[in-house]
Amino acid sequence: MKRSARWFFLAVLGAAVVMLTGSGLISLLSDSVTVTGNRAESGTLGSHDVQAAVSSDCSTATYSDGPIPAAIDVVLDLSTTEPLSPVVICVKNNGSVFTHLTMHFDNVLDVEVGDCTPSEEAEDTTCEDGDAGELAGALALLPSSSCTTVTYSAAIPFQSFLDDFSLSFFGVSPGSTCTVTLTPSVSEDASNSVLAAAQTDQLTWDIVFTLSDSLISVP
Ligand SMILES: [Ca+2]
Ligand SMILES: [Ca+2]
Repeated sequence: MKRSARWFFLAVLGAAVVMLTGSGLISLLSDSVTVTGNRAESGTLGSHDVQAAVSSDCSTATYSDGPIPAAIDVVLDLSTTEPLSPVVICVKNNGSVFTHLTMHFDNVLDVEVGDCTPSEEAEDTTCEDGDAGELAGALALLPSSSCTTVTYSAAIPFQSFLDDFSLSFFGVSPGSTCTVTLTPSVSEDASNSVLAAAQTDQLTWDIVFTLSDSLISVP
């Protein structure tokens, strides 16, 4: 092929490529595949259902939606800080989602019952029957739970549970139970005057267990 003829041939070939590109046949240089049938389906938010039982064996306990009778019913010997018998409360996640367990106290009532003793009157200016009691300042509780690896080294003064204080445990899977053990004692932080004022008083409260999506639950 002569030089001029070769240039003419290349020019025609180039024009052919331009025409092919313009017609879309350049797709021959790429490839694709399609994945069909993609879908997303919404379920529900899941149910939250907490149940409890007062039992020493959470695997055989009969659970209830509550309210359930008092777990703690003790008479405190104010002269010693020796722990009393522990109380076991079983909490069950009867719902369908993984949630966090928290505990707080509610309906706290601290009142005088009967007549004050002479040593109580010396420290207590609200000594009439039905007046404000001071036992919350003398009681402490040592918590432990199968749902947390946190170990409490000392009992928590009852008053710490007041003022919207919540104790948070780890999460509980659906169908699982959590053993919460509370050991009452006289608080080692209570002064002699607080102990004297706490005589002949009666402290009652509710223990509220909550399963919620967030770790921290504000009562
Ligand atoms: Ca009082
Ligand atoms: Ca008192």
